[in-house]
Amino acid sequence: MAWRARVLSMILAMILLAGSVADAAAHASLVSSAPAAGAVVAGGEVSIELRFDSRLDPRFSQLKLVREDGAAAVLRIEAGGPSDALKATGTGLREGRYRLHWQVLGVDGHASRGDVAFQVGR
Ligand SMILES: [Cu+2]
Repeated sequence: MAWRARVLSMILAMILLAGSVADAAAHASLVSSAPAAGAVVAGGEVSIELRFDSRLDPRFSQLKLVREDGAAAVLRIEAGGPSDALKATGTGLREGRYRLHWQVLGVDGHASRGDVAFQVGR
């Protein structure tokens, strides 16, 4: 019967929708960062730590520091840290605006990315 098929496909659509909403919530998202977004920090050497709300696969996670003139450097992620965090050190940072671009793979197998803007000042 046609109505029965319609009801079944509606139920199926609702299940799929509920599944994708739950899945979206499971992607690793940024909880806190050092430097904090908008922070002004002293230059030279800057300790970087990003915390996420889920465990990450560090093999497929990347931190990139982009200077305002567009120059970018991939940071070496420190090994042995907590599984929900990425740590690195920016060195030789002179004054100016920076964008810390992060790209991570959560343990659910999905990638997410974002940026933290901060400034190196006096
Ligand atoms: Cu996910």
